[in-house]
Amino acid sequence: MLNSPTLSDFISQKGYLPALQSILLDIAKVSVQVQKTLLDAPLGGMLGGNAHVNVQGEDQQKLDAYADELFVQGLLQNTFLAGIGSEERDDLIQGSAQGEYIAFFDPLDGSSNIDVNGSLGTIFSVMPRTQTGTLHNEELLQKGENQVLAGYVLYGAATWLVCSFGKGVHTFVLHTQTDTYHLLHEALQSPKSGKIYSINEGNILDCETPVQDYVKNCQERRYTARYAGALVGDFHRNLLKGGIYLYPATEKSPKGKLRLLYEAFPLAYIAREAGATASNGTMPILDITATALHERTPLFIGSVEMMRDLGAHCAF
Ligand code: AFP
Repeated sequence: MLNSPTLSDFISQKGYLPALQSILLDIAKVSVQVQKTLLDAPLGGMLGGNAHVNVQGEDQQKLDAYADELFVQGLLQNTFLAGIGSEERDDLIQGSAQGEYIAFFDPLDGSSNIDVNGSLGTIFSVMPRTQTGTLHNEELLQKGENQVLAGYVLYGAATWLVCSFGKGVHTFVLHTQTDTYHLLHEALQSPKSGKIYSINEGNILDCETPVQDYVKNCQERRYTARYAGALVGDFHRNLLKGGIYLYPATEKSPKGKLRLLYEAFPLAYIAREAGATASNGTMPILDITATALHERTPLFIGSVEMMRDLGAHCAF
């Protein structure tokens, strides 16, 4: 497998835009630092909270803040980036005024898994700028389909980087002795259907009736329920095996819980490029125009036939 191309060689051979190659390589580099930090975190006193509540109103974990710092510092050096938006920061961070792109991050997805050694992830999205000079907030108010690069890193038993430049989805696995990612799948296609559904069923009584009906239907069909409590892990499994992930609006989170710009958009982009699909229940995720950095959305994402079935139950 080590004979397969490195991330760097592969994207260079593909001829993607040099600026985007550079941004992805910087993301990959930081993800290796994050992976090492995660490995040593339990013995390094890095578990638990840091007594800070982030802009989302969530208790920030030490590793949330640390991963955020690594990505922000690592990416701010990239002069192709005019700015960075992160789940852990209130506002956009200014980068190079000459930069032509904006990057959005969930630096460490699945925070509740940190202290129990569950799977974690990083999600990223890159959008082109709409103006020049100093980055303006209104530049983030773009449609998901404007993304030019998106993906995620899954820190599981092995570390995978999954990405798309808008021409198929490629997966890479980290070789820990050399700290290099190597190609595993080129132009990955997700199964058209599957038998896995992923939803926090503890919320089911607070979901709208059509969502309850769909989940009941999954149970009647004897589908398999799988929910890791970390979006990256759940999405990745379903992408590879065929399945559907649902995080609808609930009474507690009437606008949904997941974030549009740095969770739903990038995963919807990966889904589309792998032959799967994503909706907020009313419209395709990639057709939505963002209205704020930390905007939330309901998210339904997965295999096309399961999404079609969900549509039949939910009338969307
Ligand atoms: P963060 O760790 O980045 O805040 O994200 C956690 C998350 O938004 C997503 O990864 C999970 O799918 C979801 O929360 C799990 O939420 P519930 O605990 O409400 O099911």
